[in-house]
Amino acid sequence: MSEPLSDPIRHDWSLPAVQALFALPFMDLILRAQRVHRAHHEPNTVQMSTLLSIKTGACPEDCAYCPQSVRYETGLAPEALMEVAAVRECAVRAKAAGATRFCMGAAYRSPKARDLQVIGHMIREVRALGLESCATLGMLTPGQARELKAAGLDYYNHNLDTSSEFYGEIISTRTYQDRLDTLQAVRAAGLKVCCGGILGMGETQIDRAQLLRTLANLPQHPESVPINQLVRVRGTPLADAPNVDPFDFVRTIAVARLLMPRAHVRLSAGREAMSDELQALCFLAGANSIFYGEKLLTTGNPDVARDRQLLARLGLTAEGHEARRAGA
Ligand code: SAM
Ligand code: DTB
Ligand code: SF4
Repeated sequence: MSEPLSDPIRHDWSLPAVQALFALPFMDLILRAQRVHRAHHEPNTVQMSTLLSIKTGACPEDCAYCPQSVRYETGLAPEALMEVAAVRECAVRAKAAGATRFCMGAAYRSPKARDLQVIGHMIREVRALGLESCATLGMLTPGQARELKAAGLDYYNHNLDTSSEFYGEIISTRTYQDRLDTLQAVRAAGLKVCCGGILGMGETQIDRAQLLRTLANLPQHPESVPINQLVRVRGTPLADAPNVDPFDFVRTIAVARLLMPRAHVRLSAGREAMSDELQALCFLAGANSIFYGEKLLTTGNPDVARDRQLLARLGLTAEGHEARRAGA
């Protein structure tokens, strides 16, 4: 799609410029985001990714939002790395339900060599089904990123989660720079980048602006930008974090759309707690991707029937299934 002169792809956003977008009257911001959205994407189309936790819990990291950290009593039963055949079966079901991408998540600080070999087999099976593959396995060395690329991996998910300033309040076991280094390794290996953050951890709007600014000022924009609303899990330090103002959530989606016009912006975790109307506003603001299927990694997500109904009520079509809808 053509690139209008009014919204070139930029990598030099200043904090005041991003804050000025957040400060726009809501209607003006949404209209601008919708215009940019339509200049770069098929309108009325949503990309659908299904998640699977291939290795669950007992993670040594201390991410304050996460039910899988070994440090918090969340009642989650840890599970070892799944068998390749079992992962394939889940991918078959995800494809039959209408997903086009299958994302495998593992509760690692970073994967071990033996794990990566097995995960390589999983990636091959997923791709053989005609699905795009995505993995999120923690920090990677440049060599590990190349190994995943060689196995056929399409996307790597690694979130910055929040601003560099607020990051230390949420995670102490790794640094923001560690995250950036992995993103660079992923890019250098030729993988597509899926990178976003979480809202609702007690961050300010400046933190949200800084997160989006950091993403937009990367040498290349991520192809996929997941915007998660914190799923508050009992036992984690953020179990009682304050609600996010829904309009601020929508504003963040809109600013992500304006800063990264070509990216797929994913309305990610937290949809189970959102009304259909709020989700519709997020799509209007430029979200064009969702996690699809009853479960995220360890927590709930709207079921397939509810999502199908929502898309149908809004006249939205699953990306990759447009021809089917048109009767072709
Ligand atoms: N262990 C790997 C890592 O952290 O990079 C991969 C899996 S980790 C669960 C993937 C992402 O899920 C995190 O970066 C975070 O953004 C998101 N996440 C985890 N727990 C969440 C929660 N309770 N609510 C919203 N997002 C969450
Ligand atoms: C992302 O940004 N969100 C997903 C995915 N990437 C890996 C994970 C959400 C996890 C929500 C909490 C859970 O289900 O454990
Ligand atoms: Fe571990 Fe990832 Fe959860 Fe952090 S977000 S505790 S690294 S599984």
